[in-house]
Amino acid sequence: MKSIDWYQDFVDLKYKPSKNDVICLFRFEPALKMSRVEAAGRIASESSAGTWTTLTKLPKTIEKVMATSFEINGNFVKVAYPINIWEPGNMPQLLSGIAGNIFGMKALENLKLVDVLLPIQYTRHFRGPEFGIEGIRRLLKVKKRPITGAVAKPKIGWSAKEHAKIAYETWIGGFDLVKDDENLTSTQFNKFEQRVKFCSSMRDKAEKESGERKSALINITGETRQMIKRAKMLHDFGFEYIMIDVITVGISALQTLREVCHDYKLAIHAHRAMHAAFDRNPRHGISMLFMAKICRLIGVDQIHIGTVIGKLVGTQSEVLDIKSEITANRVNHKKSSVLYQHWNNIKPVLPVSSGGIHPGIIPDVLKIMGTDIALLVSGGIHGHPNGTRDGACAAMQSIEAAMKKISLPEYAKTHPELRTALEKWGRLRPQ
Ligand code: CAP
Ligand code: MG
Repeated sequence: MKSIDWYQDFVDLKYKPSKNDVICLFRFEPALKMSRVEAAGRIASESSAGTWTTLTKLPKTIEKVMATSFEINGNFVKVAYPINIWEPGNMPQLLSGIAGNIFGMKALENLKLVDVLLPIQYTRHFRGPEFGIEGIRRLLKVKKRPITGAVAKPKIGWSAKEHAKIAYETWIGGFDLVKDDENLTSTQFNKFEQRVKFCSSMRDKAEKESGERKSALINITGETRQMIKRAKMLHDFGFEYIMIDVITVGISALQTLREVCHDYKLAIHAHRAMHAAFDRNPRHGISMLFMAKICRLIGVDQIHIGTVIGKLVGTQSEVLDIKSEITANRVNHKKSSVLYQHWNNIKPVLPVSSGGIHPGIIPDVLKIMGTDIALLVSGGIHGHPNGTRDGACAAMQSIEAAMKKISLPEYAKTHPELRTALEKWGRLRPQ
């Protein structure tokens, strides 16, 4: 009987990808009774030009728009996509293809989009970060040490005025940044506009008193036109940044806001709330490495990547792979789970470590992550027995100790704020 499907036409194990192909690396598990080749054909087919049956009529150019599964290695398959099927500068379209219907195919038990190699023909249509790591360090006048920030805790509940007072205490304790929590936007009890106004006058006061640059990551997350208005307001009040929950607002909104931030010369702080819904399962979903990569391409200036030893999931190798993807100019891993990537003139993104950090584990975090990061210590300063200001001070002391290679117990002998923090938390690794 003649075959009624053409999935096998999407597999060519002899295919040599061209330098302009977009190449995806998937981890896949075929469903029962499906061979690896049959499953691999379905991945390439459904994510490009194919359908479940042969067709009576095809365009003459069909071969130019078909993806090819060209390398099958155990549970991994590489798929090459011709560049001309991708609209320049349209990131949602890329996702609709390589991260679309294929996740629901009955032929696959599990499917994970692990990484994507994006050729220069694709990347050249995106801005990348406006500031990048160097630009952020220049903005904040912080040369070598980690940039420090804290989220007011509890996450929600403070009025705008109370929130700004906590921000002031955080800044005066020595931190560079205060940050909104991912679920704080504009509520009855804490309106965005009020928060911006109060925080800007507290920032002016803190800058005057400390002689240091102080800034805020105020969360504009919302409907896109609302976010544009909020970005303008932050610009008008002299803030350097916007903060967006990049996953929940969606990639299209992020692209729009990237353009707005170019006009206003605002940096973007990317919070990744919701990522674990699709990246936590190692066998199914989309990797954070890939999400961070497209955020770099679109142009966020800093993004959460995890802490390894904090309260949230993320193994050391996952976190460090993401770090190198968003900071290196060429990513040329020998690992089977990371593809080559040339970033050309696209700037590096500042990695953000956050979640469960306190002064007692800061040196351990820096040992893993290095010092070219933003360190967000929130519960770990507001929970200090003497309050936020001493908490921030203790965290700064812990960074100093780590950078001077002095042990925390030793440094605590002459730094009472650090001593008090260590008495409460020790070296606890929160869960
Ligand atoms: C940290 C945090 C961040 C997480 C996000 C929180 O607070 O504000 O949202 O770090 O996770 O609410 O948990 P704490 P990630 O410092 O008090 O833990 O950085 O992994 O994306
Ligand atoms: Mg948070």
